Amino acid sequence: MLEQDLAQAYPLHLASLRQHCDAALETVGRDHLAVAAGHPITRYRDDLHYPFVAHPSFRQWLPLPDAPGSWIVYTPGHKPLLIFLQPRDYWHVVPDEPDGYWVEHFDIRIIREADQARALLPKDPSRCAILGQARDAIGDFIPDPPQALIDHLDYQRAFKTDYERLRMREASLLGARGHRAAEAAFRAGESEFGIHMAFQHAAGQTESELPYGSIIGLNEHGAVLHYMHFDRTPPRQGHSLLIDAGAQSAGYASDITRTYAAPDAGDFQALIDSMEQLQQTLCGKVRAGQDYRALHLEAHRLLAGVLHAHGLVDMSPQAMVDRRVTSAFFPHGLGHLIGLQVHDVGGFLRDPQGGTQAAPGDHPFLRLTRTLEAGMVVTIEPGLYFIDMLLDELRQRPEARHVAWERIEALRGFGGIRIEDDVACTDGDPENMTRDAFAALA
Ligand SMILES: [Mn+2]
Repeated sequence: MLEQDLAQAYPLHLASLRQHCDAALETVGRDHLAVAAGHPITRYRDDLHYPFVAHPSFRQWLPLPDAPGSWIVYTPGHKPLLIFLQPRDYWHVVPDEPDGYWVEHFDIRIIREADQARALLPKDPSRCAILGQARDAIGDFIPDPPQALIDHLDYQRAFKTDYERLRMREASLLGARGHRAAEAAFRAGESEFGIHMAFQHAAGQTESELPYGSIIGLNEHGAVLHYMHFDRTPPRQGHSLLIDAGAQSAGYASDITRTYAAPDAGDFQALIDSMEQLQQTLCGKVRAGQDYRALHLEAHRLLAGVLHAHGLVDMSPQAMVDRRVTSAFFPHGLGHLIGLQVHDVGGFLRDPQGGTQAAPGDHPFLRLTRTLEAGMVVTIEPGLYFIDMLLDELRQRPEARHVAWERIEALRGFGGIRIEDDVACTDGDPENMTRDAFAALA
């Protein structure tokens, strides 16, 4: 079923990608685009490699995330060439013969050694733009690709084709499966490590296949934004779980965060419920014409309302935002573009020519400043955390007298809350890929 849909959507995806590459090459006056999949990187003084992931620009052409040493060569007006490295090797599993709905769209040449690619690449490097880490394979043949070409392609990458949205729905489905299992493991009293294993098992992906390292924090660990440690033993009591974990489909990512509380976590559960409502309000605003910077600021205003309603800060919501009180509880951006990379490229680009727009001055961590348009997929991930360092700073400020410190003290052990969905902007209502995926499992 999915395979059939992919086969149907792929030709248009390829046509759209070719169009963008035609325009980008014309901008910089080059005749060919060569995209390296890349090579496994060796550990220092070791014969072991770090996990290999093909360069995102390569994965955009083909559903081959595991094809080290391979290349795409594209010349406008011609069928793209796939230089496919299939070594003779009895140590490793070598890549299969190319197979599937995409094969007919490529002129495929198989090579047995990585450096054989050089003979098949365009003869005159000065007429060629090359993407990807290629020096390892073909030496100093390679000039750096012009920035104008990168900007053009990065800008366009924000707009997903139907094929890409199918991939991302699949990634969301796998991620949602993992999350269901993770929640069950939390309820059963598992350790962070146990929850991690439950997620991976249900998502069906190895750790190096995941689009990013999972964040799985029990209790106060939920307050560490990039908590990547996995306690092997469960805490005496699991009060809360913050899990930020996604899956991938042929290199397209999902990025999903959920926060759960134990049944006796009354006040904290009420906060989760309010954040859930706030997050859904923001997801509903993923519409064409919406300035994402304004949406980030709207998240702060809504969060101020939550802090006020729950008796945590006694200030007017607007004053709370203006005096940067909300930033002490929500110190990261509302979200980012997502696709071939979890934090996808081009978040600051105003136009395909490389013009940028910065994040608002008080909000330097916001990674997306574009105005939303149909075709973009973004995350919406507001948070509310009890982070010692930021609370200590707030305690030193005049606004501290409006903060209910004893209430905060009682909540500190729960860590924090983040709820994150991947939402596609359309011509009409937003498509919440994450909610749809969870609903499909029900
Ligand atoms: Mn995210």
